[in-house]
Amino acid sequence: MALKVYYDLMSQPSRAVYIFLKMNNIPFVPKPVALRSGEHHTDEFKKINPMSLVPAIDDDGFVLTESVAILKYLALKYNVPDHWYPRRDLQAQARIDEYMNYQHLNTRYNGGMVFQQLVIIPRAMRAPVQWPMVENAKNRLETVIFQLESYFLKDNKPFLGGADISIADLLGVCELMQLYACCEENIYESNPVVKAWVSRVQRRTAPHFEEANKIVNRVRGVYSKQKEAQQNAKL
Ligand SMILES: N[C@@H](CCC(=O)N[C@@H](CS)C(=O)NCC(=O)O)C(=O)O
Repeated sequence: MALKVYYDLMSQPSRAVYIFLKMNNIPFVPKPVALRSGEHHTDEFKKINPMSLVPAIDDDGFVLTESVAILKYLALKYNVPDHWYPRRDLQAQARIDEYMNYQHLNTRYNGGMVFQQLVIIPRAMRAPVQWPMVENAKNRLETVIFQLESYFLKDNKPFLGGADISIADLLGVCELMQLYACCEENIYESNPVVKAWVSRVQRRTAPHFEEANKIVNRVRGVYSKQKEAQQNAKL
């Protein structure tokens, strides 16, 4: 039976899984779950993930949630090129795990907070933006960008794990790209090392990166119109 993948390309970890599958020609049955229509809260999807989150996979009855676990499982199961998640070089593997453990409470937590506050909360909940929360998350993201440059990408490392791309790069860049939806200038753009890394990952994963990220550009358009309308209403 085929691998089924539950995802919404609006979701950063879903995009990382999707790009990985496409890059490695892994056949799968797409099972899109539209978050904006609440499809993740249906009884049908809760049978797959009772926590109502995407991404998730069903590999012939083996159901797995959590993007990091999914990416590691797929990399090992499908025997993809070793640079994605090295099997034998334990230190190279640990370097990739290191970023993936870091990212949940740093890149993702703070980037997700900015996106939630600026895009999701005003639209879905019709609640006002909590600007102090946005400012705090943006400040913490500045620290994340500094740590990406000074620790994870130090010594001119082209990718987070070293010489070639890994699942950690997909997760990291997908989180940062989400901010395009709601920030005129993305927070990493003033940092040349991080900016060059993001472009490198985009080039290395073309054309799948662009395809998966089209939705972010669409949300950017909607968000900027919404912001313009709010500003005009204030005049
Ligand atoms: N730690 C999980 C996070 C999954 C997650 O938060 N997914 C979000 C989309 S990015 C979601 O499904 N949100 C639905 C909701 O919060 O209602 C992972 O890495 O897979």
